[in-house]
Amino acid sequence: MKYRTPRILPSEITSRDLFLNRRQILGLGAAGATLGALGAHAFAATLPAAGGKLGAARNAALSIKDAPNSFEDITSYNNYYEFGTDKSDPAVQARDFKPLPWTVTIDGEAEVKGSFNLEDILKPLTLEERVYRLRCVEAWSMVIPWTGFPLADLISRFKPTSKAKYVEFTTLNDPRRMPGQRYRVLDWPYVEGLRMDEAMHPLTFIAVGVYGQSLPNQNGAPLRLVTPWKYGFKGIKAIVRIRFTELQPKNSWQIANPGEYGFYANVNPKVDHPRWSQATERRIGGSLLAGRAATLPFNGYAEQVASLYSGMDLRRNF
Ligand SMILES: Nc1nc2c(c(=O)[nH]1)N[C@H]1C(S)=C(S)[C@@H](COP(=O)(O)O)O[C@H]1N2
Ligand SMILES: [Mo]
Repeated sequence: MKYRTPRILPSEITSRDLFLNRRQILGLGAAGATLGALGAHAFAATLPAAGGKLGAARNAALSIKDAPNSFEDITSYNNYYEFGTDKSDPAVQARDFKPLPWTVTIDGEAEVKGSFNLEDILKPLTLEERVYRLRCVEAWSMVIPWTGFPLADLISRFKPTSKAKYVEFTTLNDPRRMPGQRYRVLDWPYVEGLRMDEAMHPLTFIAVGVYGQSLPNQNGAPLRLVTPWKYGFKGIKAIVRIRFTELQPKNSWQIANPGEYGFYANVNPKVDHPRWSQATERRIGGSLLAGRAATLPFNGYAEQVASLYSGMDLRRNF
């Protein structure tokens, strides 16, 4: 499966030689490269601590019209095993987690690699708000106004090579800061993966906020993946590593239970989880939103994404 090379802004085109040269002039060497050296970007974005305001306009074309769940729902009913296995645990157990400063390491099949400060990663990106439904494999759903940026905007800057067929994401592994990691409920650290064309799809989003504020810890601060046509478990939180690979990476739930969780995890009302139906979903929230609704193929995004899987047996590739 091939993905189309993303459009690269002229400001981001810097030949590798020029790039290395500039690093030498600055006396920094190539290893500790900062992303700022990749292009001349005029503005600096900083990520405020949880609750801080993030200015971002809504991308209406890529948002659903459903009324969002309340901030209270979104931040008190969570799945985040690093901070406990009950839905109410993360809000309490992640309260004192300090996500900033944060470093993301880029490696594998890419021309530009290294460890980057989150601030440097965010600098040239334009934040926007998108309202997406989060559909969990446990058959509940929520509608969330996310603030963030398309994953493609980030990936294109690292220039993945032709060998890069997949992207693997890894969550922070630090049992001192993530108490749930002291229990072997999962094989830590949490890992996830996307096929390159999925990762480059315009719907695929990295969230750094909800409701126009920096991401609360329980929702994956400081940055997490959101793939709206897939089950919620693909939305890996607190990402510290992005690696481009030739081989399909395994994800944490697949490692824990390959009979119940696959690599693709596309929302599919016709393929039941072995222990419960996926035909309907329960809307989390107050009386206005509550109740069961029919689950839509690809979580309602079939028109945009079904073609990525043409010719694939989605009962086998679940
Ligand atoms: N690192 C990590 N990421 C994770 C999880 C987790 O346990 N650890 N749970 C996943 C699951 S199963 C779901 S449904 C979503 C929930 O996201 P939310 O709490 O922001 O609603 O996070 C996903 N990302
Ligand atoms: Mo989930």
